[in-house]
Amino acid sequence: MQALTSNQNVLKWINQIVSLTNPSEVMWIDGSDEQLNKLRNEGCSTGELKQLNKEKYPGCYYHKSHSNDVARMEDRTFICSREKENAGPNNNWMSPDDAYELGREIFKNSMIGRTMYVIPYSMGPIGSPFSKVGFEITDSIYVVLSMNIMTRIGQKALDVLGDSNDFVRGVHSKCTLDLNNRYIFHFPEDNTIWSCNSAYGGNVLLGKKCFALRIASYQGWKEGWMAEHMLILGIENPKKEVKYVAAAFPSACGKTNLAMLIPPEIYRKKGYKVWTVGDDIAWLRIKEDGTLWAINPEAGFFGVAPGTSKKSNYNAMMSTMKDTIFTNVVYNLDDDTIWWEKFDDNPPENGLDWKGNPWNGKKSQEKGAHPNSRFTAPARNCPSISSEWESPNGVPISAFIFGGRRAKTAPLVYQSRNWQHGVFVGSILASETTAAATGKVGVVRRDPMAMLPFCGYNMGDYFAHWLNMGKKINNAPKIFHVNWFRTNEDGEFLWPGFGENFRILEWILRRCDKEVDAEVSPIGYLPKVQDIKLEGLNISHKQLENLLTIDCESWLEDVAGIEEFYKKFGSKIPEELSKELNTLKNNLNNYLSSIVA
Ligand code: GTP
Ligand code: SPV
Ligand code: MN
Repeated sequence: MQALTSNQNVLKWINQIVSLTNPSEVMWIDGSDEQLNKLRNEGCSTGELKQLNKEKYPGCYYHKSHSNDVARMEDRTFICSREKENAGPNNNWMSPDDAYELGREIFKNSMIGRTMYVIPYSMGPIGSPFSKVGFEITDSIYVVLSMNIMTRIGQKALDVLGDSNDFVRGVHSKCTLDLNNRYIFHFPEDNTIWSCNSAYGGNVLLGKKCFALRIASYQGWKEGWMAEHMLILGIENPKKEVKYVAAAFPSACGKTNLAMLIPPEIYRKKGYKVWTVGDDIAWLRIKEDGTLWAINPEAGFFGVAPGTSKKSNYNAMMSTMKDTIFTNVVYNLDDDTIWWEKFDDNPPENGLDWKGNPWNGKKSQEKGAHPNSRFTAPARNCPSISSEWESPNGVPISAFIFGGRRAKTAPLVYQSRNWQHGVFVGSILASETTAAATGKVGVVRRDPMAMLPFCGYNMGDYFAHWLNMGKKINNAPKIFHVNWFRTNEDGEFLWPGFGENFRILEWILRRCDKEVDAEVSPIGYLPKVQDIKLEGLNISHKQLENLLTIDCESWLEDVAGIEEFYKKFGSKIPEELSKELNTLKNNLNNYLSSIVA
């Protein structure tokens, strides 16, 4: 097939990969409906895809990945910088020479008898000064169709690239799905990603975590901008003014839900609205006037399915009603639809579970959908999508929010004292692990800025970059921390979460506008109990007080954990953050002795 570009940098690189992988055919993805429809049909004919009920789910497909290939594999993910120190203790490292050599061995002839698809794509709206072009070479139709939803693919990306050499070179092959030879290699200094022996999610949709976070965070460090694991949302007040906030929570900790939330009735009646700009990744730049603006580099949502329902996230459910791919959910054989845990109260009796085995949801004790099963849905489907979501200029950011899953320790919300302290608060983010990555679930780990698995360079340098950016931003966003996941002795959530989180967003905006005072505490500013509106909620002031308490003993345990974490980075930890850690420790000790006295 004829190449779609005459860019010699691109053609030379593609020829190299063709010689290495030896496909039977090369197909350039132009992004046309005609071509994509052909691929959908081919995917259905091989069983890779199943078309869902055309009346209930027009344009939607079901896909199942291999049962050992259902989540990101962090232990198989490498940053291959020339110097080991530049990957940092936050990453697995392999030398570029070793990684390229191993990669070449695995990719050698891996596409024999297969078609190689060449996908040109743009992260960010076409032509926006924020945007960047990448290519993904892949032997998976599922990847092509998913990239079509998640990014802007085809000729338009080639047009903006022109003859430039500034593009990310992504190579993916399913190979044999051999777990022992599964690798996701990143070469930040070469703008290159190599992924082999996986066919699911963040391991293979190379525009997402691999490019838009690991490679882009490195680029941002070098070029003076930021790539963050953040949702972006707009809050419209009754005066129709919209303020934007960006929030970083670790994987499967509530970004998609917060990005699409529907405010409680008392707020809706007054005219408050929430607009979705992005649900997972933000690219942020400082404009000439010094203010900070953000775009969502993606074009779709790769969202966690279980737990998503019309009740918990109506906008996400509506986003999946057409042109969506569902992976590793329950397949309902009776009407060719899908289901997952908490979808509704009516699980199929005649279904297939995520492993493809017969499954009766009315009888089975086992879960039908994999906990990391997902929907891949176009952002344009979302009823709450912001009118600004494709604005080439992005949206101005008023506040940053960090958050994690903490059964104890972290209060419902608190505010940092200033930018430096806010960076510290982000750096000490900790959260219980989830099914989004393989490994144990529910273990507390330190996950600074929710970027531990996604920072493409030494996290000590990343912290310094945050501090430097703060010095350059005029009117820097205020920085907050939230925790929707505090539990009682029985392990039940103390806070209703989801739409009710709007009450906390409102307090955050009022703090940004200096409309409300706060309590000084050892960890930062806490809301005064009367300033969080509880109207229409079945929660007493006493319960809210509980959600806002600071248990100094458990905080001091955290301090010990932070000290240990910081130690791994040695002299790379900026002095400002070590100072903040000392201040936190002193504050907690002083507070403890004042209570005792
Ligand atoms: P990634 O796509 O992996 O980055 O995840 P995410 O951060 O977008 O998380 P998502 O919004 O998909 O939520 C993950 C899980 O947390 C789902 O099962 C949600 O139902 C649940 N969840 C989200 N928000 C809340 C909340 O406010 N309270 C409680 N209790 N659960 C929540
Ligand atoms: C995450 O794990 O944070 C995700 C899903 O958003 S994946 O694309 O697999 O990384
Ligand atoms: Mn994510």
